Amino acid sequence: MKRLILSLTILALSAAAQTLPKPLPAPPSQDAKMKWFREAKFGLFIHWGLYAIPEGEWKGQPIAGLGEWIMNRAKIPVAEYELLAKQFNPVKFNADEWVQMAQDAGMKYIVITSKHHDGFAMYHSLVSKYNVFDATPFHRDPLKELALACARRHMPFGFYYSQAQDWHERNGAGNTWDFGPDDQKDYDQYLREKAEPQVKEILTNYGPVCLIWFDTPRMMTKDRGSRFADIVKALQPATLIDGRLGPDSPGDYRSMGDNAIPNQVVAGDWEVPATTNKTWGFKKDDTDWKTPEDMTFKLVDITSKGGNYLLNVGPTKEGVIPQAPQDNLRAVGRWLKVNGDAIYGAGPTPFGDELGHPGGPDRQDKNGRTIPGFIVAKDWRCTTKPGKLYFTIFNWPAGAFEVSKMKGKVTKAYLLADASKKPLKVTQKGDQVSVALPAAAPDKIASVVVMETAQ
Ligand code: FHN
Repeated sequence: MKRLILSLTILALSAAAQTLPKPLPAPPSQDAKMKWFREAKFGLFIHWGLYAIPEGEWKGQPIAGLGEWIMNRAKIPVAEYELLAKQFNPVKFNADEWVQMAQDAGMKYIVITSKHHDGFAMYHSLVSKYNVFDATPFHRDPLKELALACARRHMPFGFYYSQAQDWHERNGAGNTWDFGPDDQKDYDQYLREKAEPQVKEILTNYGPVCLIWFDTPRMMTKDRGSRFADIVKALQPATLIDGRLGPDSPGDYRSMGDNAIPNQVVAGDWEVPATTNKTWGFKKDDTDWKTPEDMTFKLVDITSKGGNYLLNVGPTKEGVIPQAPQDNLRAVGRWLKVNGDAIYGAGPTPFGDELGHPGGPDRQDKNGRTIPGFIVAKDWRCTTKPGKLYFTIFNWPAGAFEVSKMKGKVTKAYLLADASKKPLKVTQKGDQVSVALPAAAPDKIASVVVMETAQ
């Protein structure tokens, strides 16, 4: 009997693993819709597509710029680029390993390119044969496998979809080398016949989609944006829309520029998409990996300003996430295991002076706008939860940690790394607080002092 029950349980579990849950119902309010995102703070972005095959090199020449832009940068004709599909066979791809890596890194959502600007669908699309299932020897749907792996592990799963640029299509934006200037294209024909139906597919066949990450909204008018937003609302009302659908389509949260961390606290919901090296799609000669220290600092910094950090990896043509970012992200995950209370669900700093001050050289952004110089201070950051202040200290001071402009009374202080919450000595004079610290920081990356407060 026991045996039978055990076999039935295993059967039920494996059946559950093979089916996707149903999309979530409409959330009762915008706050309810944003809840998981505000809690999550840290997500994994994955840029994976045919561009992983050339690895940043075309006909023996290194091509400058982002790996996933190689078709555009090298002005590769569609007829030539398409041939890459015949070589795409990432036999080392293992969806569970990718999701496990994200979990080890302490990441709380995953967003993957379902179609990037090259127009190639990385899922089994019935709208266009130019997709990973029909056009490659791989003949699998890696996004279905990932959706299932995420469902098994309760990991929110979302899609990047390049709604405007599609270099494979005569009427998509961006491919001027095969198809001529964008302003002479029948852009709505492309939107209606490819982009909109594909967005319907990814919202229909992959279970609950936590968010859709639209990008580079060229030629997106209010009406065009609304058409996508309406599709999302009709098919999965709980799915968030990022901030890059269109200039007149605000989405559910703001997307900052790539790797662009604001200098100050920003109100509302927002996210910084960022790279772990300098490219999004894999490039064999880009090994300029961000260190665990740097990524941890940025995660805490962004959280203390009110945002989320969506950090990218670019898997190889074999389907493997490069080892260096895996190792570095897992180190961030180890830090989060001890110090995650300071991040997940935490709000921004009530202080602000610790973030830095104006100064240093001005710089130009990619649109030629002048960005005034700002000197980022890196000693500590503060994140908050009701009745608690989390001070993540990167530069461990000798003797005591001092804060001014404290509102309310500090009733207790302890190290987050100390499970026993042994109180640290607190001295408060008005809004000046001093907390006695042990000589050595508990963590070499950063250590968190929690202060409990009463008004
Ligand atoms: O052009 C894309 C780029 O390839 C990449 O996908 C990034 C991610 O934020 N978005 C665009 C540039 O901002």
